Amino acid sequence: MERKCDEGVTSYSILIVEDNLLMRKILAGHLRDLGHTVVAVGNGRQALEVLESSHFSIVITDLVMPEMGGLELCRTIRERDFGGYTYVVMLTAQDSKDEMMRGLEAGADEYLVKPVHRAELTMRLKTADRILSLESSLKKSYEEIKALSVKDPLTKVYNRGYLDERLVHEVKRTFRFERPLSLIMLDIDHFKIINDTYGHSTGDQILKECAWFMSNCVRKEIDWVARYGGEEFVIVLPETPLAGAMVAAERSRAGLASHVIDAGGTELRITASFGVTSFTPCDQKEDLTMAAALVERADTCLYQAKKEGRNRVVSVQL
Ligand code: GH3
Ligand code: MG
Ligand code: MG
Ligand code: MG
Repeated sequence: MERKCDEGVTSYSILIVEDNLLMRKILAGHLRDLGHTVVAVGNGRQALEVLESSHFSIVITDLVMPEMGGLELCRTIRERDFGGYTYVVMLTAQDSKDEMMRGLEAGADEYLVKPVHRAELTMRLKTADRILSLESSLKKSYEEIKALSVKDPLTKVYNRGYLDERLVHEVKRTFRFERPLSLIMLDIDHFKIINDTYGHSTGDQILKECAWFMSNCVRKEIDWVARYGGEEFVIVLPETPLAGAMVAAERSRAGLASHVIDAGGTELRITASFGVTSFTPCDQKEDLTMAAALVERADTCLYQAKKEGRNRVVSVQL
């Protein structure tokens, strides 16, 4: 999709659906000359088979064909998701307003009168390119917005909303596969003093560093970190029993305590207190309140760790 043709149009994968062999060859020749990649089949049923396995941004289809005609093909493309928008051009007989109307009604984006005029084909593909480029940039923006909406803007780890939603999914998985699930909650010790002594922007920098540090202390692609509140973070460890989560928490605690943070020329050290809890279902009915129970229990352990003197890990099995 990145390559540009001579006409300044993106090079697309185009599927031709036409039962007339000569027509198919001429059209494929024109499209290849314009720099596109072409696959040609003889009817709608064959087209659907090809669309199942490969993505085509543009389909140019005849209307009347054996087994499955262009109208049914077009309606099926609109009903199903073939991985991104498919721009459909319907081939119609000369002077047939009726065919053109039926094609557009079935969901075609554009029509092209047979025999296909080369210059007209080039113009139709420019229109297709405009629509497909627009669709692709909208999709990209949507994905960027979606990715941003689950992250905490300051620390770039997941936000509280995402934690609440995803934890329920993790609990569902835990019940389905009867696998353990652990949760660590940590809170930076005496953070208020850091803010009061060095200012809020240094405080912010420390929060970022702490989030980054925690993300690097856990298994990539499996465990995940979320900002629970001001200077509190949650680490979710799927497929992990309590003993494993305690090792991870202790490693994070010790690592953070010995990590030197460069806060604009000032070298700072911080510590945090950790609460760890774990849950493994056995022959139990699915209970989604377990998500909130895990957070609550980790919070209770964290409170205990603070009470016992901070910079330590306290755990409990649920
Ligand atoms: P403890 O060891 O008991 O946890 O003491 P603490 O001082 O860390 O706890 P406390 O809850 O009293 O203070 C938390 C502080 O975190 C107060 C609040 O201003 C600060 N804080 C919360 N969110 C942010 C933030 O986004 N940026 C900065 N710089 N500070 C924040
Ligand atoms: Mg035909
Ligand atoms: Mg604190
Ligand atoms: Mg706190």
